[in-house]
Amino acid sequence: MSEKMSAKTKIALQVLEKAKEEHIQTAHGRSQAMKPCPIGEQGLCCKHCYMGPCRLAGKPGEEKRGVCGATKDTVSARNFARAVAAGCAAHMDHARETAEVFLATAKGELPDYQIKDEVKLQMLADIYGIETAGKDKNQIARELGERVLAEFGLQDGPPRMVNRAPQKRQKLWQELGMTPRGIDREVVELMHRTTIGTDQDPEHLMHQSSRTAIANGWGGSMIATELQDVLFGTPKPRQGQANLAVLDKNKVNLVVHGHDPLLAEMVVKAAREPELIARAKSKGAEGINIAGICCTANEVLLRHGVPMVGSFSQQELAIITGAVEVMAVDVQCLMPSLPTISECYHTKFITTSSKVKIPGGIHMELHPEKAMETGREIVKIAIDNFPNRKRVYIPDEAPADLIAGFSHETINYMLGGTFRSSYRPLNDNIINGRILGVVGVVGCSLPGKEGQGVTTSLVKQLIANNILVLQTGCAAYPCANEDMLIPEAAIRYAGDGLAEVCETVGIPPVLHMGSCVDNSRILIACAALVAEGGLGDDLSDLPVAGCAPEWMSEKAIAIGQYFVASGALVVFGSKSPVIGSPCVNKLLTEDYEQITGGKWAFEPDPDRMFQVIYDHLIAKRKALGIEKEQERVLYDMAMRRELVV
Ligand code: NFS
Repeated sequence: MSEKMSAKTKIALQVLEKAKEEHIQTAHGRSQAMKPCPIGEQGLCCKHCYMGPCRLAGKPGEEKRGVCGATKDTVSARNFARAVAAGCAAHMDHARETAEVFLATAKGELPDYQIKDEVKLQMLADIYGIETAGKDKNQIARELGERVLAEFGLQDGPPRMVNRAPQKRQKLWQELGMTPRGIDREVVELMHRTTIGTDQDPEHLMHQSSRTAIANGWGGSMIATELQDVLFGTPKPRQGQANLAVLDKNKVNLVVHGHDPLLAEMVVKAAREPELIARAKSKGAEGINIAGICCTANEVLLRHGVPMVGSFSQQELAIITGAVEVMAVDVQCLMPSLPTISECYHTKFITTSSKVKIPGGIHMELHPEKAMETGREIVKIAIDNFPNRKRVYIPDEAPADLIAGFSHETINYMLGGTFRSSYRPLNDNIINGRILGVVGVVGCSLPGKEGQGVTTSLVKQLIANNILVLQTGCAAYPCANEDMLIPEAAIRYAGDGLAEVCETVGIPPVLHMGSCVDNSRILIACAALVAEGGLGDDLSDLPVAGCAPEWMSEKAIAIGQYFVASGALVVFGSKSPVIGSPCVNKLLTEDYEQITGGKWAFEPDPDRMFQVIYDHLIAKRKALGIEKEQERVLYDMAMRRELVV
């Protein structure tokens, strides 16, 4: 399906045209040229030893085994489990680095970072049982940092944040033996169990996948989110802008890209220093424009209003505008093509993490003890590169406006006010049927699907049917381009009930909550809905769901698995990655509901994605005894066209 594209969505296509004219290869073209391996696509290619690779193709039901004897069921379950392990490892390793910087900051070893949010520090100290009376913020942070860092090596946990899940959920995990023991331990065990000749039972493998994913969602990712909030501030709603048109013709453009805000925070600060602004002017620029891509963009957008150039799909296009002086990257979701494309323009491509080098890039490693110095150095390189631009094209269209920064704390405050901050109004409006349910629409963006409106079509149908949408990651970007992240979207797109609530509170019907580690904010929001009362006593009772319409990353699978293990329905916009094994597919999409109350669904079509979610929310409402007949808004093509300017 496709819908009429907004002018803002077309901007990326205009830059793609430039790429074509200049013979620059991009992921958009590569994705169209690539024919996915049909065996791998079904989850039936095994490379866990070197006797193969074994390709377990064959007719459905045909018994086919790898050289070692591995069945289709074992192979597809192991492949899925490995994706969970890899995705979790990425978030957890990010969290560890944050914890190390946090602890060193508390010890006074890193003058460029500070303990900023003392309210959240106190809240975390309470969770970790740290006595705070008579101690200053650095003392408290030091004890907290030591405790958090130790959780990565725990052998018999659970990590403390797991206690934030509803009581009933914690008990279920204990009964199932799914409570994580330590953050690193679970990933290591899952890697062990998926090596040749080890764990071969799909349900047993899925069990450890869940335990690992819980250690990520309620452990690693939550640690990253919360400690970043203490270091850089808990996000509050702020205005921002998105798309390639945020690049400024007259200013030095420096793009930060990746996932970790440790360097980006320094770059943002450095770009505001008068000497560096003066240096930019001396080179003929009007100033310095910092902009972001991927989750680093989300981190600095939520805390500083730094504009977002794009999501995963736009990273190459940013350079192809010819207007980016420096692209400075940290970790994850960095296309290997970036240095090659940079060479075709004047862009300096800089890697900054000790964990990432990309052939062709300039490596300037961030050492936290002199973080600001590195930040300044990078800004200087960008400034000095300004006069070297060639073949610049920034579309004239105005960027999309948006509001971002809906942390759990902000939602709590906005709904209940300073003195009585609470989720009560949200629970009441779910119970009285003004809001049907809450759905997280998160995850990646797919090159080649630009402008097809998969994510936006789903989100429009959700909000038109009075379903509040929470967003993180790259999925927020196409919605921003369709003006869904502004309060006016309530009048334009939302059903009457949701619109009324949004107008009363002054929020958009689509709330941008942050980066992908910030999916932990959605877990906390769900736990708050349970704690507020009236909607059952576990996450699996809530009329909620998660969806990643354009997912592509192992991290997305890791996130999906922690929501499933927490009791939610998770819908991914693709064919099932385990479709080659009907047994594993049934385990994930049906049987798992009997185990954790959550399950997977795989559905490439946005209309059917919507239907699966809608039916699920209605079923949950019925089970809670709060079903009220609502007339469903069905979207035909004419209505879709009308929605888009
Ligand atoms: Ni998530 Fe964020 Fe984007 Fe996908 Fe990549 S940036 S961590 S993986 S592509 S949302």
